[in-house]
Amino acid sequence: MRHRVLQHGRLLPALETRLAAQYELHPLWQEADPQAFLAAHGSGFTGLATSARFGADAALIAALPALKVISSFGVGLDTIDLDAARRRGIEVGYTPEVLNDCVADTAFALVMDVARRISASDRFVRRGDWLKGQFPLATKVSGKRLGILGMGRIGRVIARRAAGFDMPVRYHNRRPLADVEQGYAASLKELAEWSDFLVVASAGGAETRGLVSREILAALGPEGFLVNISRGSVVDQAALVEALQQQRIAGAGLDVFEHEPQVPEALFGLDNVVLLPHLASNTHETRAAMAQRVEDNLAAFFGGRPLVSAAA
Ligand code: 8YV
Repeated sequence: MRHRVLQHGRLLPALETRLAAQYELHPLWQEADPQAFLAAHGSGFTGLATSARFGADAALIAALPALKVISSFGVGLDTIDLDAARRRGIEVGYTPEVLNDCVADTAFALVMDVARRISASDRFVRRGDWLKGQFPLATKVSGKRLGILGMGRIGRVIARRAAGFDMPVRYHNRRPLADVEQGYAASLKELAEWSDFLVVASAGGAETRGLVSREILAALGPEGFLVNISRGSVVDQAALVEALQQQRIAGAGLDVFEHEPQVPEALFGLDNVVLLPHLASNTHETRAAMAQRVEDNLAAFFGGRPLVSAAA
């Protein structure tokens, strides 16, 4: 008998095909009335394949009374109700580590882009403005101070990238980390004051909501740049929009937003912000590795083995 796995939201087509070959996979996203479908058939599924984008909230978990395992495509766990899963003894798999390089690369692409104004200068050339004059000067990156909010797996890779640019690095976390050599800032405000570039690499969710507040942006100041490759929820987005409009910070490089795929239109006309469509892990190589991990976590669970990557 094949295990019944519910699929919440689209996954990579190749992953969908592979899962469908191994399990009785049902795409919930194809149901016209998902609630009615869950009420009628929810008790038939032991597995849930989802992603950091679509997650698994308490209502979905409750609608699947036989659920034993969740396998999520992504490192972020903020859309998964881990407490609800834990209470039911449901195992949760996700895809840490395999995306560290690409997310750190994207953080650095944003650092370079917003400081050196790469995207803005590309628009300048395409508009034909080069024929009329020189592009204005930008800000040097190498040797500048880089602050990291959230020195986790991805934060550490960003710190390694920074070493190649001769950038001193400090970080802020809930507490200092014994195995990290870079300096610890006791508060985010202190880190923001010190930083030329403040890179947000913390997890999303309730604990980090709004950490980068109006006060923190003020501490970063008119010469400081903000880069966010974590979650839009970590930053007070309304305060950020205002700070960019009034040039109270030098600029921002953003891969994530509060209500994706909605991006505040007030940012569209600003050249001091680089806007990416949450693409940090979107490379063929990394997406293939993430898909493999989703598959491996399910296979481990149904094979009676520990998950390859289990959410704590
Ligand atoms: C994904 C991510 O783009 O892994 C994560 O947590 O945010 C990204 O890698 C996306 O969330 C996949 O659904």
